[in-house]
Amino acid sequence: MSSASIIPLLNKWREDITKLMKSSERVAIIHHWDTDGIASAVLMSKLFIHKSFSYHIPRIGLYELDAIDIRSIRNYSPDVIMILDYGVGKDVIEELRRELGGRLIVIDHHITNLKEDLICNPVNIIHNKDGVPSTTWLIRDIFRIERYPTLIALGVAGDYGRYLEKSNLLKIIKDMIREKNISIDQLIKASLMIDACYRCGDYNGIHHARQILRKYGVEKVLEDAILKKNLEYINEEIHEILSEITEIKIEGPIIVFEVETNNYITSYLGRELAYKHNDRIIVLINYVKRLGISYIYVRSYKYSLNRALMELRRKGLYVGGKDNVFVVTCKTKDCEEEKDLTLRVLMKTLSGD
Ligand SMILES: [Mn+2]
Repeated sequence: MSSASIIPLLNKWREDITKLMKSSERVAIIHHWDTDGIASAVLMSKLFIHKSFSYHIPRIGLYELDAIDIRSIRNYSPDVIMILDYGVGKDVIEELRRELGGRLIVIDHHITNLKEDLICNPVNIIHNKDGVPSTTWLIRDIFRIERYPTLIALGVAGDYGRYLEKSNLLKIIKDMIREKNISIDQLIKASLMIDACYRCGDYNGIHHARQILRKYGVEKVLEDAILKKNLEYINEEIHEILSEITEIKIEGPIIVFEVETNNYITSYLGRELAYKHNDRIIVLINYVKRLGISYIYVRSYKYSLNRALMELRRKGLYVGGKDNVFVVTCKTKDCEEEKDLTLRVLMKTLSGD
């Protein structure tokens, strides 16, 4: 991402955030429930070590105002609110501002429609094929951090999964974790242990993971009994599903799967399927019983999905994502209409119309 044109932007964000933080004491952080979101929250708290922080996790699986516990944030009476890696759009940010007033900082690498001061998201401004690998990476670039390399690398491992081993970032990440004597496998394992918490709906586990990471670092995450147990539990279902899942349809480069799961393992399954079918676009329709939500997960390591994402958003679907992955959320079990529309739009945007 270090293309020259973005440097003035990063500088401005750094100056603006630093200035705002100088006049703030209490900071409420709303962070994504996944590894990158957690690592980003830890990173920001370390950068501004003398401030007071409270941490808020949105309702797992949802990206909307209702997912955010406004009351608990208001009770904390923060001087500034930071939203990290959460991928929400303009309407949510505006509603949040209306509800809570005050000052808002957003740092994110998801594709959103946000463009204004203190919305630090280069993805919306500069369209780079490789995007920004993680929010921790973006924080590193904004604040020119040379410390906390393992924490920054963890965010990338969280968002890449084992695809990291094939990515062109591998060498850089390896260098970053060398000083702590951690291997790539261990880094990925740590991110899976942390992500197991949101996958099984363990909010306390998410807070716990963040505290371990903040106090002791990645090494202790790997040894943590609660996180180990969560990962074991999640792995059981993952292995069961992956051993029996078969496609329900193949259309051009698109391959479609459909499955019901107890846990929110959509992104893991989707990544595995995309990894296995890496010359295609995989579409995974996953009803998650725990959440009562159906997801249409689309990922490709070959095709850019940006246009399809934008088009589906324009057509009113609830879509979040990045260049090589997006997810349509359906708050009901049935998602036939959304499924048909997604497949149609994918075919259309691929054919280049
Ligand atoms: Mn992320």
